[in-house]
Parts: sequence; structure tokens; C-alpha cells
Amino acid sequence: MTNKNLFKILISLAFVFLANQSFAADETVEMLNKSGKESMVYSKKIVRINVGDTVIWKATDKGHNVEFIKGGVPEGVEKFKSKFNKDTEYKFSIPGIYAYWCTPHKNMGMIGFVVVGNDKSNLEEIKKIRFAAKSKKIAPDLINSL
Ligand SMILES: [Cu+2]
Repeated sequence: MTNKNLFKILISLAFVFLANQSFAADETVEMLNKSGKESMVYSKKIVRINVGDTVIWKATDKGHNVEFIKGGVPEGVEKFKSKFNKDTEYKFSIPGIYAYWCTPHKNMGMIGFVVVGNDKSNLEEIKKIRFAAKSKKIAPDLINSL
């Protein structure tokens, strides 16, 4: 084998490696008391991942959790509610939109969305979620940008 061919093979391998990297896109979201001018927030309000990816929520500040909203997840997804003050994670194996909130701050704007596999087939159900107070104010813009 010539050096030139060997070089070509190495370059191709590097591309395959990089392409795979971008598909293994686990995401980390911090649970925060404050972020800029906002209080009680997830560091990322919308996360987009592929089927099979995991989202990790870090208990950077205490007193928060992650609770999937009833009717705000794709069909077949089980209830999920994490413990307070603890890092938590969830592996998303069913495509669709997942809406969640922090149980004690669900009316204070501490809501988030995960879009799995770019599947928005349950968007109409998401629009029917009854948010209250500050969450009701910020939800429409977030849902429109899903
Ligand atoms: Cu909270």
C-alpha cells in the first residue's frame, strides 16, 4: 500500500469517527435558582436529541426536580418524576415531544421540552397542556419554537 492510499484511508476513518460523534449527542441540563435575570430555570429550555440519547439534569442548585407532564409525552411513555436535590437522567427511546416541569416551580416558569428524533407528531397534545402563572406566559413561545 502506498503512503498516499494509507493517508486516504485514515482521513476516511476520521470522518466516520466525527460523524458518529455528532450522533451520540447526550445533553446536560442544569437545574438552577438563577440564570441571568431569570429565576428557577433549567439551563436549556428546549433540547433536541436522537432516539436512544440520554438527557442528564444536574442538581447544580438544590430544591429542583424533573417531572414529565401528564399528557405531555408521547404515547407509551411511563411516568417519570425525579427526586429533589439529585442529579437525574433519562434515556429517550420513544420519539416525540416531551414536556416536563419542576414540581415545586411548575408555575414559576421552570418548564422544559425535549424533542426526540425530530418527531413533533404529538404537538397538538403539547398545546393542550394547562400551564399556570408565569409558565403560562412563557409556554406559547417555547412551543412555537419546537
Ligand atoms: Cu425548581
